Amino acid sequence: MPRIPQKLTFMADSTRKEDFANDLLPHTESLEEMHHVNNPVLDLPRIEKQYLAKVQGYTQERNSFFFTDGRSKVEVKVFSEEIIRIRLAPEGVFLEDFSYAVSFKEEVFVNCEVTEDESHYRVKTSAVTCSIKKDNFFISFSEEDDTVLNSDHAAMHWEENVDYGGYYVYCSKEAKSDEVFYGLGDKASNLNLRGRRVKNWNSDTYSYAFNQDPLYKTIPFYIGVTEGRAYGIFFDNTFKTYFDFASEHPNQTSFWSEGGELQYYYIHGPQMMDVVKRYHSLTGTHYMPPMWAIGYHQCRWSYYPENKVRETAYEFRKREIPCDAIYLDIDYMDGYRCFTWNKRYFPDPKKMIADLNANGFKTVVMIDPGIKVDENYWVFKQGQENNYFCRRGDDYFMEGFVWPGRCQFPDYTNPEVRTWWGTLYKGLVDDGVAGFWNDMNEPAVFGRGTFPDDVRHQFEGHRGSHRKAHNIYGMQMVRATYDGLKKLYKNKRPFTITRAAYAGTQRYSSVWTGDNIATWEHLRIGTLQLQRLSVSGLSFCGTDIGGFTGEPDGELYTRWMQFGVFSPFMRVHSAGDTRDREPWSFGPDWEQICKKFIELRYKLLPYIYTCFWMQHRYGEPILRPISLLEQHIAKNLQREEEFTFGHQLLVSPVLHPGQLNKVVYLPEGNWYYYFDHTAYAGGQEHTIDTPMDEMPFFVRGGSIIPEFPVMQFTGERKIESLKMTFYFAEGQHESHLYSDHGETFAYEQGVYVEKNFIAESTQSTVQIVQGEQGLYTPYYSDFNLYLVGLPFEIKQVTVDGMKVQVSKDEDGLSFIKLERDFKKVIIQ
Ligand code: MIG
Repeated sequence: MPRIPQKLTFMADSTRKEDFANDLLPHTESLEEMHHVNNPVLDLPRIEKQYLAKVQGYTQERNSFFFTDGRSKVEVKVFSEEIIRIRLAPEGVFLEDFSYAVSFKEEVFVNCEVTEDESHYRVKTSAVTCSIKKDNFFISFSEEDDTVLNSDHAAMHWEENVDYGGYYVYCSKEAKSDEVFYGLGDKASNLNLRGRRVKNWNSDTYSYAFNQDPLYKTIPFYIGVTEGRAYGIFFDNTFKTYFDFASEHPNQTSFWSEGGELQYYYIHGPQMMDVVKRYHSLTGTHYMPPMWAIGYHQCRWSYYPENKVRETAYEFRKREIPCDAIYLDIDYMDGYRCFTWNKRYFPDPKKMIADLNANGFKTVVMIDPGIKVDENYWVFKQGQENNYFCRRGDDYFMEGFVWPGRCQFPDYTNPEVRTWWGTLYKGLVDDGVAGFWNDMNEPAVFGRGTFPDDVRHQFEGHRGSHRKAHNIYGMQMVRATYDGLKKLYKNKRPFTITRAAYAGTQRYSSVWTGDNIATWEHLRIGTLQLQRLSVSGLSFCGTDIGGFTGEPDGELYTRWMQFGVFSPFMRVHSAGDTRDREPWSFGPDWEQICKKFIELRYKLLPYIYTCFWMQHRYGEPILRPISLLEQHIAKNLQREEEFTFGHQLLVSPVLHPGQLNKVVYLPEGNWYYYFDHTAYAGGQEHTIDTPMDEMPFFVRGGSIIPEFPVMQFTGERKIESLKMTFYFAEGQHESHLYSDHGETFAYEQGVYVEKNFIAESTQSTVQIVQGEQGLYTPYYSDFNLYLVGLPFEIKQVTVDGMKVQVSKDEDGLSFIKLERDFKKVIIQ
């Protein structure tokens, strides 16, 4: 008997056939073995990954450099000194340059040059060098001093997609052994993503778990930090995308997509803060929210009928717990038909909203994308007549079940549909509704989860299937909402909130983290998600305080409320089948503490509003993980419990029941415990007591923090004298104070005032110099400047050369009255 190889595996292998003589086959024994082999088709060419080959040369058009290996092309485009985009065209033809995410205004001229030596081409700006290795097309990015921050592990590659056309596209990078990874939006994981593989496919994930993935949002942007230097990668691809952070291979980070172009931006640091700011310069920031939108909001599924809404509002005012907004979830609608009222529950919505308004409550209502299939429903009819609803591959309408029953869904990727959608809000706006909540826009469909892949979308004329449009569907819905409202409200600022999002959604909306659970673990997950969203461009974010599903006890609810004060968006919300969730629902003791903390939010509003400005104008994220503040300290790259709100306030929410104290790291500098002004040295950990009615909350030394008196809603009273507190620190420190009309877009025409205060202090003097820009006349006429932590007895204070009096408040704290426009105070 001839020798038959025992293990015949039919993995495609081009050398295999020559290894064995065909006439030796088949053999019964080995045939049996072959039954386990999955239909090897030996004569079809195998579909395999293709890699870029040797670079053969390049051409230049303005700031774009096109490199080729003879067949494929790679574009290296210099957007700014610090942002370089890479695109791959496997067959040498690029797709049309289009992005829903990027709002970057191209600079007219960026200084850059190409050099060439034996082994490399180098595209250089003053900050970054992008090197392309000639023999293998590996791309890397380095700083002026030649430190490589990011480099290819393999040449960019692709694989033909036989089912849909186009390519699966792949990019693999080196992961350095010390490298850590942040970003990617709402992932419910530890901040450092190293060791994880994640997927982006917007999903309705009711009661999600720690590490569950994907969730509601797609933000294909990450930040890598190695040897104390940071860079960012933004993979602008709307298809299902994946990121592997040294999970499959400990020394590789890769990202890939099921379609579209391999197109990514390298964003230079080396400070993480600069990476985030530059990411904002590409994808935009949130506009200034109306002041009321950053107050406390009360929501549940659902407040109805009208009397329940009135009662709830009344309780807030009776108990003197501040509140700015009440939400109406789906039950306000007539049979869940969007843009209608259930007249049985809400017989006179206009009157109800007017009465709420008169008492300082704004009304926010829910709008879903699913439009009920109903010939007698005007929205459905208009959508049908104009062909605005999504269709399947074979031209059937995309129909699916959601709250209203059988629904069709607008194609928000069609600009005409968006314009129409925007006009639909007119009735509700006329009724007095102040804000809109877009839910279920992943999109969510009962049973099947979301649309099938074959649904077609107009995609701004770039046509595509749902594979391409899925991840931007929710973003385009809330964009339509925002743009429509902007017209309807004239010059007033809309308030919008969305569950699904893609990179850049911050230009149109705030976000929340969806259907979390009333557990301590979820409180912790929420602190991670909000820090992560904030460095991913979505600063205006919040969780359902108290947890959406399940029942919190008073302690969990209260601790969550404390975290809520430091969530850029502060709203209590809960599912339909849960018990009451108002701040008083857990008895008077918890109510007292919740009230104290909601009041704290209202005191901090001028500071919070200023943080929103710094976000809007300068692209500074609102919540800042310790890693972002102090990336030069390796240990800090793993910290995730404490974070700052803006530059000057630091908190570390209490995340465990019965916790009596907590170890808190304070960044370098000096800090003051907010509640009693105890001083702490920074750059180290401290054990902080955590009585139920306090939380670890610190102010950075050197700061000047503005505070409002407690009001029951924003704008309840005019403020004459604005309280400012200076917390002593040696050296020079800058603080800001932003104010404007609070309601309109006049700030875009320069009608705002941004003040800056530079404090310079020694052991015996404090000098504060004020500067300002903008055209707005502030609402306050003077400041009461309180002084905390001065290491000397005050002997004399001069303001613009004039001696002034120092007063003491009831706690013995010194304060000085200052004209709004003082130039310089010297305290000695
Ligand atoms: O299928 O509108 O995340 O906040 O209360 C559930 C009802 C639909 C999901 C949202 C939640 C909202 C709920 N919605």
